[in-house]
Amino acid sequence: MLDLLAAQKAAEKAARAAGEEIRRHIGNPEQTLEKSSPHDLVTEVDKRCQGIIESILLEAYPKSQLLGEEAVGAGRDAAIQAVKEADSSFLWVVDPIDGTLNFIRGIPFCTVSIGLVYEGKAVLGVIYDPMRDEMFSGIEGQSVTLNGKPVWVSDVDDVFAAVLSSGFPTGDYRGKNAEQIRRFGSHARNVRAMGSAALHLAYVAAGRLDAFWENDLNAWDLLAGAVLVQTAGGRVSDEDGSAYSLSTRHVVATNGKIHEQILADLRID
Ligand code: 2AM
Ligand code: CA
Repeated sequence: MLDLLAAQKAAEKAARAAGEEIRRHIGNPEQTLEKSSPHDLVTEVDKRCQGIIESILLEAYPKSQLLGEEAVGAGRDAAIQAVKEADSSFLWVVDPIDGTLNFIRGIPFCTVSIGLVYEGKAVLGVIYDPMRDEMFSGIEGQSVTLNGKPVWVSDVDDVFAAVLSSGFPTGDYRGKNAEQIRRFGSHARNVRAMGSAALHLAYVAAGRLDAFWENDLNAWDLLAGAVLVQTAGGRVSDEDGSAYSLSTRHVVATNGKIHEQILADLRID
């Protein structure tokens, strides 16, 4: 039986260590490369942060494995294949910098996202915002804390009063996303897009946002945040309403109360 509290401590330690590197280099990232498209970037710091996280977690848990963005080839197909091939018996799912474009441009919305799948189940999520020193952390079935204090999803029960959030990952889905935002324009309180899926998910878990959706995300953008939202009392699903899994890409995460309304409004046939 895995000691989840100890695993959570190790994940938080790894997230803080990578966060230190992010704080040191934000806005000044050394070399920047394009990955799958001009919208998809990586820096030396992303790779270094993944190395830092990997060495802490694999040293503490030699039998675990790590699925990290920077060890997977560029593009959607490689990401889907990596999830298919991953051994989910004891798997860390890691995005060393979520919000790389923000990191490059010095916009202070980037996070470290570390989730854990144990015996096939998503059990632990840690999302660290190094710029505000905010640690969102949760164990499935227990609680979510923000810097040690318990947090919950909001109780907003109508889209009219809701603050929604979304993101624009790559060229392929921008038209669809624009149409979805247009639909909410007339009735949601407002929409935010901060450029880090993990940050949005952490904010849904903490009740700062009421919902988040995005098209075509990868497993490492979502896993830790999905654990946090579900544990804080919210709901995470695919856009078709099916339950969240490691292979979910079109994600909808809400406080639960407005989930069906959001699913209906997002539907584009
Ligand atoms: P990243 O910064 O780790 O790349 C922004 O809308 C969100 O989309 C971020 O979480 C960002 O993660 C993610 N993202 C950026 N490029 C992507 C891509 N090619 N495929 C999937 N997600 C991507
Ligand atoms: Ca990343």
